[in-house]
Order: sequence, then structure tokens, then C-alpha cells
Amino acid sequence: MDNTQHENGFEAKLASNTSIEPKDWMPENYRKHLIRQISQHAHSEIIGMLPEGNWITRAPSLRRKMVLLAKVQDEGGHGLYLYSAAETLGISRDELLDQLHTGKAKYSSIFNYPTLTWADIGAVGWLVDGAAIMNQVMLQRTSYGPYARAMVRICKEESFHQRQGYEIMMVLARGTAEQKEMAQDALNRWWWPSLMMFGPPDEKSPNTANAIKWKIKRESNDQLRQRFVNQTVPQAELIGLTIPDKDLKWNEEKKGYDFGTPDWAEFNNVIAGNGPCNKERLDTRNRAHNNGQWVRQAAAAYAEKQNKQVAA
Ligand code: BYC
Repeated sequence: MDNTQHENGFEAKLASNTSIEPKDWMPENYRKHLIRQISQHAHSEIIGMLPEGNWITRAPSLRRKMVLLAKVQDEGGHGLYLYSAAETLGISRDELLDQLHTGKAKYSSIFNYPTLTWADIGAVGWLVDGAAIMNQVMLQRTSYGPYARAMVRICKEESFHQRQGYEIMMVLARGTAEQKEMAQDALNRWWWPSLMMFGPPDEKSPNTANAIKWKIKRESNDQLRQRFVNQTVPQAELIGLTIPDKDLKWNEEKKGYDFGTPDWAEFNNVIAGNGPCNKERLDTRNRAHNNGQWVRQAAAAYAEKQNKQVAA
């Protein structure tokens, strides 16, 4: 087949919503776009373990500790599915991790903010996992098969994470005045960074046009951000917390909320590597990777021995 036939076949699959699979022909830029997005997503899961892992030893009860431990473990699993999905596009795990460890690859801006109090764990589950699900539900229908399939399980687990976070916030908001204040303070600090998770406004998003054309993203950054606000405001009201946005107002005509503009200068600064915790996160991740060297060597030696025994 020549290139035009390949391209026609690819376009026909997209048009009929038939997933693109690893051995199918695909345009080089589609492959690169996916490696970028899936690997950033995988890195976000792995780095996302750090702000929460920070609270495992300080969770206020055994139940909370067990739940948080399971959640953090889930994020590790999500990272593994996503790295595997990225590997099907012809890049190795080592290369992907190297891009993360050297600061070449991005991961979600949200994980460069500190988790200062226990209420932050509630806010992360409620808002950060809530925003992640909002984005990931559409990714279950993304055009690349291995990515779409990984998202199905990830979404199921994320919805449990979101509920555990909301439950923490609910308990705090109904607790003592100090506990309620702690929940409000966490909401104040996490609200705007959560809105930034959806990426820059559509007119400043260089990757959206291709992503929509190739059915990688099914909705734009602004559409998803709007849906997240519409969903989250009533949840805050239900537990008596206030969204820290003086411009927030129901708009009957659009059947959604009008809301303020995130501080995009802050967002650009964070994704350029200068957020409050960027350096700490990368240092911790690099240290963990280096400390795990002996485990990888032992596993490789064991696998080699097993292979020799099978061959003999
Ligand atoms: N942080 O053209 P745009 C999770 C970058 S949740 C950092 O709109 P795109 C978890 C973007 O990469 C989080 N960088 O890009 C939850 C691009 O730079 P490059 C993970 C960002 O790809 C709880 C530039 O800005 N979820 O894992 O069309 C616990 C221009 O942006 C961000 C995903 O990754 C950001 N927030 O849209 C634990 C979902 N936003 O690459 C873990 C999959 C934008 O050109 N990803 N940038 O240098 C996506 O859906 C899309 O990649 C995005 C951005 C919506 C994030």
C-alpha cells in the first residue's frame, strides 16, 4: 500500500470510530502526539503519589490510613497501565522515565502544590480526582485502543477516589469550627489550581486542534472546565463550603456557571518548572528511582535465570 492508501485507511477508521491499534498504520505526528499525552499522563499518576503519600503516616485513623494507602497504590497502577500503553507506540519505559527524571517531560501542574493539612487530602480527592475523571471519561473513547482501554479501569478507580475525598471534606465541614475552617482553607488553595488542570484556554491551546481532529480528545479544555465547575459548585454548597471566586454566578441562559479567570501566569510558571514544589517532587522521584536500582537489577537477573532454565 502507498502512503495515500494508508492515510485513507486511517481516516476511515477514525470516521467510523474504529480504534487505532498498535500494529495499524498511523501518521507519525499522531504517534508523537499520543506518546506526549500518554506519557505526561503516566508521569502525573506517578508524581501524583507524592503529595498524598506524604500523609499516609499522619492519617487521623486506621481506616483513613488504609483507604489512603489503597488510593496511592491505585495511582501507581494507573501509571503502569499508561506506561505500557505508551510503550505500544514504540518508545521504551527507560526512555520515558529518563524524560521525567531529567525534567524534559511535563506532568500535571497540580502536583506541584503542597499538601499542608489533612483537609488537603480531602480536597485533592474531591477536586483533583474529580477534575481528572471529568477529563478521563472522554478518554475512554479516545481513538487509540490501548489508551482507551487503560482509561476504563482508571475511571472506575478514580470515581472511588473522588468520593473518598468528598467524604473527608463532608466530615470536616460538619465537624468543629476549626475543622470546617481547615476544609474551607484547603478548598481556597486547591480550587484555582484544579481549574488549571484542564490546560490553557482553547484559543491558547496549541495541541487541541489536532487532538480533536484525530479524536484523541473528544472535548476541549474549556468545555471540560465548564462542566467541572457546573458539577462541583453544588457539591460545595451541599456541605456548606464557599467556592473562592467572586465572579461565580449561575447563568440561566447557558444553564451553567459564569466564573473567574484562573491566573494563567501562575500556570505558565508552574509548568515551566518554577511552582512551589517542582524541585522537591523531581528530587524525591529521582531518589526513589535510584534507590530502586537494586530491585530492578535483581528482577532482571531472576528473569534471565528463568529464561535460561526454560531454554535448557
Ligand atoms: N499541567 O495544547 P494544550 C492524574 C501543557 S490527573 C502541565 O492544551 P493538550 C491524577 C501541555 O502538555 C492529571 N502541563 O495540551 C489525579 C502542552 O505542553 P506540550 C493527568 C499542562 O495535551 C489524581 C501545553 O501545556 N491527566 O493523573 O491538548 C491523583 C499546551 O496545552 C497542563 C492527564 O494527563 C497541566 N495541567 O491538553 C493522581 C489527562 N495543561 O506537551 C493522579 C490526559 C496543559 O505541548 N491529558 N499542559 O509541551 C490531557 O487530557 C491533555 O494532555 C491536557 C492538556 C488536558 C492535560
